[in-house]
Amino acid sequence: MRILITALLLLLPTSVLAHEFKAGSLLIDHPKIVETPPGAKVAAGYLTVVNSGEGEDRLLAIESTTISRVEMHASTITDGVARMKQLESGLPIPAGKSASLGDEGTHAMFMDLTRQLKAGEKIEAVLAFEKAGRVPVVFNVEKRSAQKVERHEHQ
Ligand SMILES: [Cu+2]
Repeated sequence: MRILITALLLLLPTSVLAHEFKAGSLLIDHPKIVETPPGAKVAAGYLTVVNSGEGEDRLLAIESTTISRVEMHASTITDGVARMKQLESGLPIPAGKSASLGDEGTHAMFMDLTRQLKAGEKIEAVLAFEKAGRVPVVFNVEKRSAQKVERHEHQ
């Protein structure tokens, strides 16, 4: 028992810092939401899922108790205009690979915001996977990074 407790104590600081979540052979790395300007109705979120298993899985939906509507979007730029559409069949997580909301214009979209989301906040959510099932995670709200400019046009 003492060995177990020591091991847990050793593990704890690392897992808190790394901000990641495990579900079976899936590892969900650093879910984050970009801080919103005052009055914004939507916020973009990002995460990476690493699949160390031998079967494909799929992120089907994101739910949050504090934000009523969360969608998964892909944005494309056609004739200089950014448009977004829902990822109708979710985000595939190939076996032995990783996939990110953040790759190729994809993102989680937290909609119908009733207040500003500020850096340092933590938003609880549940990721619904086809095989791994429902996985509770926490999205950290972070400042918009200087290098990565997200452009959003919602109609
Ligand atoms: Cu969007």
